[in-house]
Amino acid sequence: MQQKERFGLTEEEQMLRDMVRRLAKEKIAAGAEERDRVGEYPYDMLELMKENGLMGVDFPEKYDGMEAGLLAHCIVVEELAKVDASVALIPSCQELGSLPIILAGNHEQKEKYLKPLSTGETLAAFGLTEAKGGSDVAALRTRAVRKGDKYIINGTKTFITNGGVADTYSVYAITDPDLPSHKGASVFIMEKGMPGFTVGKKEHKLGIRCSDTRELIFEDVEVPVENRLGEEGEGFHIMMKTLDFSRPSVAAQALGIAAGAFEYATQYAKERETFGKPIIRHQAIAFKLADMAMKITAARQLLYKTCDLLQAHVGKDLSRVPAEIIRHSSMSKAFCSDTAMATTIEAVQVLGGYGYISEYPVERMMRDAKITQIYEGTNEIQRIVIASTL
Ligand code: COS
Repeated sequence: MQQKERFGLTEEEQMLRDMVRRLAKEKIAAGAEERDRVGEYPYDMLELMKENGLMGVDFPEKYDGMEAGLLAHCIVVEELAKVDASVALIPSCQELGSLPIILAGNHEQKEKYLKPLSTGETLAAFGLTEAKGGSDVAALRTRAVRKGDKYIINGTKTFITNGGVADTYSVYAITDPDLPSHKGASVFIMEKGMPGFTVGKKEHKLGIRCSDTRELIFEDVEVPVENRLGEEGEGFHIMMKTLDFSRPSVAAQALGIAAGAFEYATQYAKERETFGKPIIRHQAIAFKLADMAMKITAARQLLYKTCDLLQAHVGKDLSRVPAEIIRHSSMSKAFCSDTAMATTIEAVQVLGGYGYISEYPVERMMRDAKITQIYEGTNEIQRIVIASTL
């Protein structure tokens, strides 16, 4: 039995957390403001992730991953997000884009695509959302028509993280429009450079500004049948399961943003003086910090419990994901991201005018926090999912 800390980390997980915390402090924090201002994909940070083995923490060992578990991945994402949520998105998006292959790929697909994804040699993207919406998955319209041993894919995907930098894409498309989408959709592994596959312009965003978000455009793209994940018609379920396993990673990113803003605001409140004492001694500020501390601690416990539940399900029959798992995944995503938003708004308030300028990190953290309430299912969708499992 491995020794556990009081909140449940094994020795290995604690060592990983401390290593990433050091890395974040020494090599990532200082450049965060500049990366946010420039808004270009941070290839130097990708190299740093690869050098430190952080791209495939939760990927199977058999396919060159570390297989340290979902909680270990979330710890990595949290520690990175404490200083830069965009850098945290590098391993987080790798996990999201690769999960359909991990969950539904066969041995050949994993050998070919998962191995280089595990090490970060290639980058992944998750192609689900379309311009008409991402919340109502059953209404998506990208079409795949089978012709012999190929599928011909037409359609457009929107708001795809890593859109312009990825090599391997998991793409959702309708294969039988006569069936309800829950039974008539499939997922395909697509590669950068396939004829007819182009990407649109880069989106300019409020936060996570150095991540690369684009449209994917498919015009008669020929995809070999062997690139289909699972059986034809399993696409909806593959994507739902992927989201069950990937939402904790967004929760971890949100938790990291919240914790980073809280730590900064607390330190500031101890040093900044008004009316003859540090502002942390004024009840108005002290109560804000107390509320942040409560929410962050609760959010972390919920996330860790969710990871444990999901981990216990790895390798089991995924055709029936238990309601408790689906519910916890959505609860941790919604709770951690609502915590990130509330905490960062208050952190800006604690810093007053300084909180509003880019020399101090909390305004960036407030902008970065917002997306965590929106992507991988809006928090309104999470509440629908939670309620549906009660
Ligand atoms: N995990 C596993 N299975 C799930 C599931 C989940 N989270 N959610 C639904 N399913 C299964 C259901 O069990 C049902 O299975 P059967 O066909 O065997 O009965 C099937 O999928 C259809 O479920 P449901 O009727 O609830 O489907 P809806 O079309 O009503 O979908 C939601 C509802 C909201 C759950 C779905 O559209 C969704 O998750 N939307 C958000 C998508 C998202 O996160 N987009 C962001 C893009 S990624 S950045």
